[in-house]
Amino acid sequence: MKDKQALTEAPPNTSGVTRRSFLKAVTGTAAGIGISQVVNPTFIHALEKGLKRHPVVWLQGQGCTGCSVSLLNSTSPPIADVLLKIISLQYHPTVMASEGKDALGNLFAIAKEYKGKFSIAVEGAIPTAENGKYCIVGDYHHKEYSMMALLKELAPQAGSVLAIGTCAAYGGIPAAKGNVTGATGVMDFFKQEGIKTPVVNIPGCPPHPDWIVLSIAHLLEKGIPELLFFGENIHDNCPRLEAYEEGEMSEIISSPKGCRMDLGCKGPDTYADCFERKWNSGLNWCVDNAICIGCVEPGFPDASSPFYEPS
Ligand code: FSX
Ligand code: SF4
Ligand code: SF4
Repeated sequence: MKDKQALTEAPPNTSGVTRRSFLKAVTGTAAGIGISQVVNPTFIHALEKGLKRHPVVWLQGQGCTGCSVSLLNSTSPPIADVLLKIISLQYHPTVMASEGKDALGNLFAIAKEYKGKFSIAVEGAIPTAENGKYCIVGDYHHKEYSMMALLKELAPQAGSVLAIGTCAAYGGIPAAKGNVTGATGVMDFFKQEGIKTPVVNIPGCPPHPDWIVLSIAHLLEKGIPELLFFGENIHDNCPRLEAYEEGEMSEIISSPKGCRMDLGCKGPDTYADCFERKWNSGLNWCVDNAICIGCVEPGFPDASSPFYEPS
């Protein structure tokens, strides 16, 4: 995605979040990855000038809320600082206190006030069958809103849309074989509807909290990011690659050694930086205790199913 977004002119950062703690979180230095590997120096420079608050509304379609839970696991800086001080989270169905027509009224008021300058974070797929009736997200002045109708109304007014998680990016689990709801990812949905608002895909089921936070940071300071975290092949960088090359295969999932290809590992078909960034604040990652199931890939989950059988 090459289009550059006109960024919000927001008040200077008064968050008290230090540049150091923010950089640490967004670059994954806690997990041992250097900033130069994921962002270029002009971006660091932009952060030095001060972070800006940016209105974000978070909409949930067909998902499991795992993407929100993953983001809430951001620890450095604490997620409260990210959501309330770095960005200005104005609407989130899981964490906001308001509900019903007050909540939707607030959402529409924000879209009007910040027209062209706010971002929409979409979590979950958009069901398009039966005119969107499989996912009703609210009622406003006796008008029922489906996720599809809400996005059709709000997306053209937004400056950018973040498709958070594989469901929002590509359809994911709701779009898997057998789906009757017409579950669709944001980019495909926009194509169908002729919506031109730029979209940033942040796949993963769920996405790593750093992927979400750093993408937002990039959006605030540098505009729409190009490929950030999904350029490297898992298998080519796996600590078990040597075992693979020597034909030493794990036979059981609890085996601390050996390549897990025979157990169904989809690392060879998957591109993400999990092997280096790791999960759970750098503690471990899927291949340590199980296998990579290719959760960031456009064909997930059908293309990597059955998970525990070799492809
Ligand atoms: Fe999908 Fe988000 Fe997977 Fe779940 O809601 S990306 S099912 S982890 O959490 O949308
Ligand atoms: Fe490749 Fe998976 Fe084996 Fe690692 S465990 S070397 S990613 S197949
Ligand atoms: Fe997804 Fe594979 Fe990364 Fe695990 S290792 S989070 S399954 S891409």
